[in-house]
Amino acid sequence: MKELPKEFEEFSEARRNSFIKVKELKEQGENIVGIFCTFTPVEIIRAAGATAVSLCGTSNEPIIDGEAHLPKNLCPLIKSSYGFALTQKCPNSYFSDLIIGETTCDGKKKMFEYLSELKPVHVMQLPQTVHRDHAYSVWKNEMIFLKERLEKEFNVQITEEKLREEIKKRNEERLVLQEFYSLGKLCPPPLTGYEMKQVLLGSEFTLDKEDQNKKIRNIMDKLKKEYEQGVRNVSENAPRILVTGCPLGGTIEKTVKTIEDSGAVVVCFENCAGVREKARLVDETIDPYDALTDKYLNVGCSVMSPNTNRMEMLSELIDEYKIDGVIEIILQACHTFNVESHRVKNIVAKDNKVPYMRIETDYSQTDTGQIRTRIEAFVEML
Ligand code: BJ8
Repeated sequence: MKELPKEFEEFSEARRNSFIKVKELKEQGENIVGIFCTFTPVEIIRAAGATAVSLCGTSNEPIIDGEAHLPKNLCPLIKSSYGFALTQKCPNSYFSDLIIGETTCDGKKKMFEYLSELKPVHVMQLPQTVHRDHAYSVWKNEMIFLKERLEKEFNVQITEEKLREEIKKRNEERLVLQEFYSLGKLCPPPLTGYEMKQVLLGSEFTLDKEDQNKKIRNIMDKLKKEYEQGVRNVSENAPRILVTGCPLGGTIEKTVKTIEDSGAVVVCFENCAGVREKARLVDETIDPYDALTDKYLNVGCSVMSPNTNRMEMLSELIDEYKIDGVIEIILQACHTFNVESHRVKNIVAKDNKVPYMRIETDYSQTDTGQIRTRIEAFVEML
């Protein structure tokens, strides 16, 4: 087995490291803004001179605390995020001066009502379709409303020049990550999906983005060089899997790790830390608020109805990454992804003639054995 570039370790530690960094930034008087979702226009937060930190709950531990106020049969991501805020166990949440939420799924938007009793929260009212002109106007107004809230909250002015600068920087970040996850197109890929996911998830918690770009470039250079020298870290015969569905952070061991322990390799992640958000850049040539509106309205999340962007992207990815099988991971009680899975199955299995499997799970360990058995049977069949 190869020796991994040392930067891999830093990415897998990124969440923990971000806690220390956020504390330092706070002590230096920086403004911290907590974010949950891919729909958040991070560029506006950064243009306000604030630091955006990820708050998504990926741990099972605070779920029991979250359940003090939230129903048991709710999505684990929502219970975990809320449990962290309630118990003040997550430094990123604790140090946030303001938290940005969006009206995405029902569970999240109702949770934000309780969260606002604990912390200052600004909820963006997200339209649930891209197919109406007024959805565009509503979302653009929400962009401007967020700008005004940040200006008031932090007593700053967000200039067009600064916003354009942040849009450019974030696009650069996306381009580096695009190049990185595109390594999965190689047959066999130069790294496992588990390793790739550590970097993609870690990048959500990395605060110094220039340093992040540099480290990912180093990883890519090393992997490409070794690959050209004939080093192969993954078997050429490993079936190539695309993983889609809900955010994976809290289930990575029992999903991605198990898929790869069963002899397959995950080469593409069609979800929020993966391709879904990064595939599309923000247009740098038009009005920045129009550009951000267009970009973020088109995120192919299942809260959109209909979610045409995701369906089109799935078919393209199956071709581009030469996919042998698709595994969809649904978090317990995520109704939008769960209902949408029937359409996903049809697109994958009927239109693209690729085997499809759907797994519904939470952050607990109770179904680990059952999931392993199902994944092993699926991979065996490929
Ligand atoms: S853009 S996927 S990050 S909403 S919380 S919808 S899993 S029931 S996280 Fe998400 Fe933004 Fe969409 Fe991405 Fe389901 Fe749970 Fe809701 Fe969830």
